[in-house]
Amino acid sequence: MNKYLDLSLEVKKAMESKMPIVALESTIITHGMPYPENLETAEEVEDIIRKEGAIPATIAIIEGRIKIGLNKEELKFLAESKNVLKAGRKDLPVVVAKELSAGTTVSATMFCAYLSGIKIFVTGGIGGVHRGGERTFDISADLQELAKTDVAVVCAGAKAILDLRLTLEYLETYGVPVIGFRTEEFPAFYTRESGLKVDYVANSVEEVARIIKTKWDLGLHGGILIANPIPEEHALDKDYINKIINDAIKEAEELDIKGKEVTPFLLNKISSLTGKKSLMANIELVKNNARLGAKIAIELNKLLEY
Ligand code: PSU
Ligand code: MN
Repeated sequence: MNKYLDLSLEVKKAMESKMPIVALESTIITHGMPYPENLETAEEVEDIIRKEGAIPATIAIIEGRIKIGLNKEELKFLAESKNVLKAGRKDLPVVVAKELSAGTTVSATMFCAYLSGIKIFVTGGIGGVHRGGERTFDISADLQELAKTDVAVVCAGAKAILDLRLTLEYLETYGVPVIGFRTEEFPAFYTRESGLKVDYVANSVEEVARIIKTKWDLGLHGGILIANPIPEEHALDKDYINKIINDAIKEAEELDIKGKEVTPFLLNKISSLTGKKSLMANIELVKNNARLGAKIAIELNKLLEY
C-alpha cells in the first residue's frame, strides 16, 4: 500500500477478506452540504452501503494522511470544521506535504480509491464543463480523472450549473462511457431529465458490472460513469430549479467568483434560495446512488478473479 495512505480498520479487514468496497468522496461533506446535514448524510450513506452487504470507504485527507475509510471522530471533524480545504488532483501533493486537512473532490477521491485498489465510487454529482467553459476554460478536473483513472463512478448526472451538453462531449472525446441506469436520458441531479441522451442504457446491475470489467479487461484505462436518476418522488420541478440555478450563476458572475470557489458558491447559493428543498433532494439522490453503488460493487466482486 502507498505510504501516504491510512486504511481504517473496517476497510483493512474488508480488503483482507476480499469484500466489495465502495469509495465515497468528502468534499460533499466539507463544501457541499451544511452542518449537521452533512454529517447525518455521510453516516446514513455509509450505513446504506453496509446494509447492502458492501463496505464503505469515505476518503479524505487529515493532517497530511490520506484516509481510506474514516472513523466517527474523523467524520465529525470534517463535517464541523470550517477551514479544511477542498482538494482535487492538483492539491493532493501539497495538502499531504504540508500536513493539511481537506475534503477530496471526485478527481482526488477517484485517484486515492485507485491507489488503494477500490474500483467503485459513489458521489452525488460530478463536476463538469461550466457554462461558458469554452471561454473561461472552467472545466472540472473530475472529467480528466474520469479519462485516465480506472474507477467506476456512480452519480445522479451533473447539475445544471454546468453545461451538460459540453460535459458529455468532453467525456466522449476522452473515451469515458456514460451508462444510464434504467434511463435513456442523462439525469441533471435535481431532475431526471436534461434533454440529453446517455450513450447506453443498462437495465441491470449485472450488466453494469460486466461493462466495467470488460472495459478494463480490454486494457482501456479510465473511468466509467454510471448515471442514476434521482427517484421520482424526490425530484424537483425543472423550471423552478433552473430559474434558481440561473440566479445563482448570475450572482457568481457579479461577485467575480473564480476557480475552485465556483462550485461551492453555487451549491450554497442554490441551497439557500430553495430553503432546504435542494438539500433534501441532494441527500436522497446520494442515498439512492449508495444503494446502487453497493450492488454494483458486489456484482463486480463476483466477476473479478483474485
Ligand atoms: N457537484 C455537486 N455536489 C458537490 C460537488 C459537485 O452536486 O459537492 C463537488 C464534488 O466534490 C466535485 C467538485 O468533485 O464539487 C467539483 O468541483 P469543481 O467544479 O471545482 O471541479
Ligand atoms: Mn472549476
